[in-house]
Amino acid sequence: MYINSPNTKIKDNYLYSDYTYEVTKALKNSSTDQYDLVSESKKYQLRTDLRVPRVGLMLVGWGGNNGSTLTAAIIANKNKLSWNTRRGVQHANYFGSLLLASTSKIGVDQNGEDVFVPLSKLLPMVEPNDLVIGGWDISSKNLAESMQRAQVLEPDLQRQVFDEMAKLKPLPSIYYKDFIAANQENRADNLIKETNKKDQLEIIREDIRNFKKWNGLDKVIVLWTANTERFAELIDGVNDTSENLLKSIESNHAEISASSMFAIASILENCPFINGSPQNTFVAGVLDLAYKNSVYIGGDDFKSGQTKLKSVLVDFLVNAGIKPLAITSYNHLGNNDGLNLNSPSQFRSKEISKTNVVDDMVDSNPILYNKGERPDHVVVIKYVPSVGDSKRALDEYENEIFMGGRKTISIHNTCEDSLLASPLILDLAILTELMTRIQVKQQGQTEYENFHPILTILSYMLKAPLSVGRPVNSLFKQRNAIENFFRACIGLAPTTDLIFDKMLK
Ligand code: NAI
Ligand code: DG6
Repeated sequence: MYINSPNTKIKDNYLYSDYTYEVTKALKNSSTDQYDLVSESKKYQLRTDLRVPRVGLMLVGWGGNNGSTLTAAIIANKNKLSWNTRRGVQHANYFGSLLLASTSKIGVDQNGEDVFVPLSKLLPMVEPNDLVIGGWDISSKNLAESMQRAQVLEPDLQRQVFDEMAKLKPLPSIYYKDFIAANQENRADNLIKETNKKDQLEIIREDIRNFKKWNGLDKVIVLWTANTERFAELIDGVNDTSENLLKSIESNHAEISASSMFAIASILENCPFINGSPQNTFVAGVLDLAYKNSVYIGGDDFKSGQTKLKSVLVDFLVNAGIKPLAITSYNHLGNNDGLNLNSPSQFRSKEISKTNVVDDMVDSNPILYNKGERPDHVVVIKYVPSVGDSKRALDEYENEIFMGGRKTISIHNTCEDSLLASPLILDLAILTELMTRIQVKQQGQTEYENFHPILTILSYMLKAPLSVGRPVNSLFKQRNAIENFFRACIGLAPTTDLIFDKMLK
């Protein structure tokens, strides 16, 4: 272990920590119209398996911009590559990864100076360079060709990783035309031959088992980074329970999406599944299956650029007592994601996930907003081929300030979309794997248990967090949840920014 914490004990490869969860209940007293505050504390013991396993990450949509960029980046990091750019020599890194490139304050040194360590060093986690990457794509291109098609990485880097990437070829996948845009059809030349869903499910499950066996892996995580699908219809008797869902697969029902098929296969193989796109992969039947099999799931839709900033800016505004009246978000991009989103029903999935992201912040401030009131929120996405992966996100925030004044903030954000999304895939995989090694026991219980199958803790990386209870979208709250959970596992109290010592005489 990197950290030696006095409040923990290590025994037989497990790290044990005692944790007290403190909650203040604020109960409205109807007769006095006051809040009665009641402190509640529950005692838990957390147990972390310190043995880091050999982990495989199977990407659905491996040959896409995210999949090929991430794979090349891992090869570059593993081989400590450097490459020439017009700005000089660039070295491989994991910038943009919360776990790998950000730090956490763990205390103060002898001189009272803050001490920071990488978040990834608070607990033993899988090294990104040790992840074994594989997966499926409906496009038959090998990963070197996919990387070239993506036009994301510098040519000198592409040249150096080309041969290794060329050896990697996605497994054939399932293609349900009706779920992704019609403009994707000419990519679909790498398909599982079987046409009924029952057989297709078996093949995907077998792919996962083989990948695990052939690579000598202890665990596999499956992550959807394939095209955004339209929403699946929610139909009673079809996808509402796990039993009905499995029956619908048997009867080859048309309304079971490809992403749900991959989620079901992963859950049945006892592998965590994460959805990086906005569609409703997790219909009620899939959620039910995850509960019944006690397999971790997480989603939806990577929170990479525009939304990440939105979940900071609106938090700041609302907490500063400033009222956002209108948020107008334009995007234009020219990669294959943009082409797919050019189609109305796929755009609709993205529109939903991009617009629901400020609700919790708005609802937290009844001084600014009446119950149920929302700022105007418009999201536009346009396909402009010539900008490629370099997405432009233009946002205007119209806000009401003191005495009816207005404050307009305008933001222009340009960058390679896939270079923002790829590190998030690593964070999602590494954090999910870690969660499979941590168990909890409430005081008085005898057995340790897994956590809830929905990994709410992944919210930081996701635009429309699949959550237990109401989603939290505020980025810093999401970050605090991760940091404080890690601290709990190593026997530390939650972070506090109360500068109490500096307030004393
Ligand atoms: P992409 O279009 O370059 O890659 C998607 C890949 O999925 C393609 O290679 C396609 O052939 C493949 N595919 C489609 N259906 C498939 C299926 N049924 N089975 C296997 N493969 C299939 O897209 P990109 O840029 O890599 O993004 C991937 C997903 O992540 C999209 O849904 C996008 O909306 C989402 N996303 C991307 C973000 C980013 O910043 N790049 C951020 C947030 C979400
Ligand atoms: C158009 O916005 C394309 C989308 O796929 C986004 O690039 C992606 O969802 C990232 O969105 P955001 O809001 O996190 O930057």
